[in-house]
Amino acid sequence: MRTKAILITGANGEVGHGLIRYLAERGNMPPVIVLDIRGLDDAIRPYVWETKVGDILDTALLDTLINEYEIDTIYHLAALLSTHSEFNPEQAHRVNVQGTVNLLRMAAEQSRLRGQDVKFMFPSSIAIYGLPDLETKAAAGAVNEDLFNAPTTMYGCNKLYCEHLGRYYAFHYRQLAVSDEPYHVDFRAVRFPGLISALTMPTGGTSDYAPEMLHAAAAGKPYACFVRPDSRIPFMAMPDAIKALLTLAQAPTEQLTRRVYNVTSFSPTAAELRDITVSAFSNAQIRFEPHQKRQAIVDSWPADVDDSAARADWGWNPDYDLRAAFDDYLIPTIAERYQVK
Ligand code: AKB
Repeated sequence: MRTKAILITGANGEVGHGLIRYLAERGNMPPVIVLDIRGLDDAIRPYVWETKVGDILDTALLDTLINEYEIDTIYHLAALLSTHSEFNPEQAHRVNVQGTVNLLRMAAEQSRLRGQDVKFMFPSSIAIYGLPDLETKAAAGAVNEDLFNAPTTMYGCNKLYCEHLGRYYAFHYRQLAVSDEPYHVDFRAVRFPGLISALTMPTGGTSDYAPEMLHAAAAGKPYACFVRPDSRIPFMAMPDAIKALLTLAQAPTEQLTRRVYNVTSFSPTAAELRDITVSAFSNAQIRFEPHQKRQAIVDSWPADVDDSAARADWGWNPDYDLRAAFDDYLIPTIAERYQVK
């Protein structure tokens, strides 16, 4: 008998840390196995059943996983983020797209073997949007899922294509195969805004200026923000990102009118993030030194997204608005982490 398990890829990333902690605290869950290109961080290792150190491009490794475990849910979090991907776009394509294809194929094979659905949870991103200029961005306001799907980064292209791949594997996979093999990939995706965690620092994202600013202030270090003060994109506190993933994962299929959903919480300008950070850490040293090319990426992302479909279909509702995110989650947790009095 194979052990029933949940598989998390990219477990060492920010969302992985938050998800593993939450699943452990909630308890009564199938064992969690993780697959990451490097060993699991000490902080979360106690919470997982087994750590597989390996590459999502290693299909032989993925095949051993479904021989060893009966995987019923996959949280595919492994990815190279937007800034990192611009320095090696072809490597980003391999990891972000071929890696996702490998996991989707594995999910399809697992679903055939077990004769039941395999849930495939996929973190997409506001990076799939591409607003052509600031005037259009200002006029567009909160953008719904079907508008401005014209990404300007390799990461955004990867995420948009993987949304389509997820639907293909869920509804059309091997549709012309002679044998009528039953595949049951239950693909579901949320388009995350910028995420802000109190416990971890992001690596290689273009929305990273928000967490970087906050963590630098708490650590008493100066910070040069790489976007203009007026730059506005949607953000979310990490606990709400975990809540969105898990709520969508548990939503009855018949409630879903789509498989890719916007979710968001608040859309501050960089200046508003500076102000709320300085109000919490009075010795914060934050200046603005816009990086023209990273600024152009942020300017192409929407100022806000319309998450009414998620609210209507599966009851999405964030716990933290901007004030609560800072007062109830970020400041107390970060102050403790950096021993700020
Ligand atoms: C990034 O900045 O690349 C990510 C994202 C917005 O998906 N944080």
